[in-house]
Amino acid sequence: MRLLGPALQPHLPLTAQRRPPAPGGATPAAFAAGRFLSIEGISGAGKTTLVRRLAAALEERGASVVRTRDPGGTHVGRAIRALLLDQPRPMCPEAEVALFFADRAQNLDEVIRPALEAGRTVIADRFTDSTLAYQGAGRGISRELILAVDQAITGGMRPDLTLVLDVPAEVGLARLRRRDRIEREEVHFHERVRHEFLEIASERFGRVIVVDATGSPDEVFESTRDLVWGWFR
Ligand code: Z5A
Repeated sequence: MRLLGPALQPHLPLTAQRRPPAPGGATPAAFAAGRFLSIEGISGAGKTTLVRRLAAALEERGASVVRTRDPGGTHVGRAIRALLLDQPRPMCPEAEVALFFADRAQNLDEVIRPALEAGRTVIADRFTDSTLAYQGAGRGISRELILAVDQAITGGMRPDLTLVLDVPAEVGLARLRRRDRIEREEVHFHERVRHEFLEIASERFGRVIVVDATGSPDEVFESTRDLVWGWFR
């Protein structure tokens, strides 16, 4: 497994203190409270699979974990998700930006902020980096516009740590059993998205770490576990 990250980070994290990863294999006795982790990548990269496994592993070690996803982490969010992904009509890119941030606002208000304030660990299946990658690089919306909306809605909030699961677009798409409205875009769209995630990681040195996700689910989990232990300790 290849880890292509880390380095320095740009945005203010929600939580103030961060520590470097512990040496491999460490099993922390206690976890720092109120940490926010997101898992990113193109469709079929294995995000949901990894979120499930990391959450279970952290819970086994005593962390109180809240899993969420973007879009669709709340009741309102599930309605927004259906509008975004399950209806066949074209949608203009600006409407996509507005709806993804509407979903995120609700998720922050209802799930993420309360959990972090209660000292719990939040693991999110996607967050704002997805909007930069999909609506930015994918749809051609300017980064300035996305960041302006982001500032207004989230205050520029970012996770403490983001893992980008990296696979070629063909590999990710081949793993899907069915495709939603955005997944039905051509392979070049998904390659642009993939490259934007890699670009974000190179800019957001330290917060965003790229993980080779072409291996088996076990290999991907094992290559991220120690990193996450160290981070959340
Ligand atoms: N979107 C957007 O445009 N803008 C935004 O701001 C946000 C999202 C937040 C829904 O996202 C769509 O919304 C998505 C991006 C867009 N559309 N596209 N394209 P989502 O997160 O709900 O869904 P997704 O990421 O597109 O798809 P997914 O199927 O949930 O992918 P995944 O979570 O990365 O993979 P998975 O569910 O863990 O696994 C998929 C299959 O692969 C499954 O059968 C697994 O058993 C298998 N799998 C998983 N890992 C492996 C490995 N390592 N090897 C082999 N097979 C594996």
